[in-house]
Amino acid sequence: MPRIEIPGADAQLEAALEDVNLPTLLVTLAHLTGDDAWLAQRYAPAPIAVPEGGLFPDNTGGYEADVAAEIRAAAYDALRRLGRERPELPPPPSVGRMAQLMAFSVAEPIDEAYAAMLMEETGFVDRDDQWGRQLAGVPGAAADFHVAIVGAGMSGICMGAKLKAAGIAFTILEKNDAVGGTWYENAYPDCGVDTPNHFYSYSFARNPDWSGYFSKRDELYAYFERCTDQFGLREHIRLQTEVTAMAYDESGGRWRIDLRNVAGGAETLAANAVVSAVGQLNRPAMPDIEGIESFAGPLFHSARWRSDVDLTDRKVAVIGTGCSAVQLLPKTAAAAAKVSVFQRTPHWVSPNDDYYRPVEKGQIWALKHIPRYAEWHRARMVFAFSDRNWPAVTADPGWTHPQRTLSETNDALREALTGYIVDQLGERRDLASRCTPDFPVFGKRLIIDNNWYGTLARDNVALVTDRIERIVPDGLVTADGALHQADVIIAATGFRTNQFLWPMAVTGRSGETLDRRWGDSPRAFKGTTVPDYPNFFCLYGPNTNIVHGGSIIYQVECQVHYVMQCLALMITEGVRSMEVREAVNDAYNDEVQAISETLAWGHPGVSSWYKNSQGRVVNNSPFSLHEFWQRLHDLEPEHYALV
Ligand code: N01
Repeated sequence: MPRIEIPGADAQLEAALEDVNLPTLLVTLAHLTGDDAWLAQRYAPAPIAVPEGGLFPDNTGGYEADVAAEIRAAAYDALRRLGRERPELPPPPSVGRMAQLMAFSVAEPIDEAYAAMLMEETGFVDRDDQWGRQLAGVPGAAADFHVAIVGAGMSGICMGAKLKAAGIAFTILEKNDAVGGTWYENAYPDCGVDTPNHFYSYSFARNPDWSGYFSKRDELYAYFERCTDQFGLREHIRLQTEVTAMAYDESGGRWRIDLRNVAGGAETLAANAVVSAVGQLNRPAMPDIEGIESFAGPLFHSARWRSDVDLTDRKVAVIGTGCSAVQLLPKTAAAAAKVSVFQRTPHWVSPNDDYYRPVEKGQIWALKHIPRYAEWHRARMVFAFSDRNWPAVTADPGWTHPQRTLSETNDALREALTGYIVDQLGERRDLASRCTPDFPVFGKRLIIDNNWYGTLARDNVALVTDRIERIVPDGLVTADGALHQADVIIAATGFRTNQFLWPMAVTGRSGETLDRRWGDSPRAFKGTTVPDYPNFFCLYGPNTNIVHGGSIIYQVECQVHYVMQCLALMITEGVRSMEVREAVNDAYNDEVQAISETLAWGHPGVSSWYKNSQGRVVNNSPFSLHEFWQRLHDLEPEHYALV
């Protein structure tokens, strides 16, 4: 084990201790010193509390000033002593110790099954060891194996990083001229993340330098660019290379991949396995409104932002009130002469005091220089922002108001958020009822408030709730016959989310294409594998999206871990074709649907991109994050036909 080093001047450490998260500091010190005096009752933090009206927890520990000062002074002495004496860095905690220290840090019981997940999320346990050892046991077995990854966004980079570490050959095919996927394509004003970055980042590539707790697009995009270099992926990526079709060749046990290359020419590749990393929010959905092509001014989708279109003093129409619209509206309204916001359905919007909070200098210093602090910090973030909302999304079968909410907890949230709308809109009582959703909270992704209501109440903003009937050269005409004049139209209308992999033609073993097999009702085993499509893996596939909290990177890391086990099995056992059994897939999806119907997003009053035309939930995971991790943790080869 290396020795503990605490760099920096005394004043630097002293200043950093003013900014750190104290419960995290205490468990870090207990870990470093092995001394449970750091866990004294006097230092026990307050539980992570959710403030009234919001869902984003207060994460500070809630200490009285004298206790906080005492902790800082004792921590200063202990860290300086450790820095002088330079003992060996203690090994990672046991799972029991992890559970004990986390329970102290968050002031809630933590069982060992949950702690086991946190061990991997912090890197205390190397989750790659599971398949790494298997591959190492058969040296050279991967020599002739090649994987094609479609997409160089967050999922493709994750998959590439693991294949590189495993020494398995791969090529990443990316239609854009840069990596980053959604964080490259979405560049509208104020585009950013709604999960704290210390969780919304790879578990194996923590970044101590996030400038904000919820960073904006440019910083996220730069992070994925950096990861691409850090993991040595550039040489494997072919940019401006779009996959048009793929077909499985049973005789050779390989996929044939047709693509349009950077020169615009047609080309074919072969691969033993294909990993689709195209995401769920990749292909913009333009609204199907009569006369849309007749509009005289610029009309563009939020994910195809036109930075060349100056909105200053223009009349702007924004269609949609989802996450993208909410984020882009305040800056748009500040520039434009007038904005008309076309709302089909109001969404729930939650306050979050930390949304624009910069990460304190001392916090960044501690993440970089206090050994093990970054691991314990991530564990706390994962705990605070993942499954804490799960009880609020599950239906209570005995609940007496099932039309509007799911349970007493869900109802209390509705009350709180409804009160928030009224508070925010103040004198604009006319807007409050039009902004209040009639579906349960968490029926759709809860949107973080960035002054949405304050912006709707501006003099130059009009909320339009009449249906858009048609678009004409100078604006939009609503069902009441009114013409809403516009120089520019922004369609913040979401993505083609039920058509996974569209427009690629993916042909399986029996000659059927995936879009034909699925229609708008995709089903995959664990969101990852599909009968009749051997050696084919979807990341962020059907029923893997999360609504109640957490980070989609977490979900994808669970899937990549599962796919790596499949590939390790194929390579080390000489498996040519690995195909999930139809009955296994059916049973899994029956369970997924049965659970989905009891969750907020399966509520009959919710109409959203999560459901298909028959109301079946096709995008969201029916599991808590912890359960998803458990279900994908260990490959059971008997689920597959192996040839
Ligand atoms: O898209 P959406 P989004 N006429 O589909 C409306 C993630 N994300 O880009 O609600 C009129 O949610 C539609 O109306 P309705 C996040 O997972 C995250 O905003 O269907 N209106 C809706 O209001 C999110 O869920 C972040 O009735 C039409 C809006 O357009 C997902 O991406 C930021 C219409 C579309 O909302 C998608 O979000 C951005 C029509 N013809 C995105 N068609 C953060 O992390 C659609 N609408 C913060």
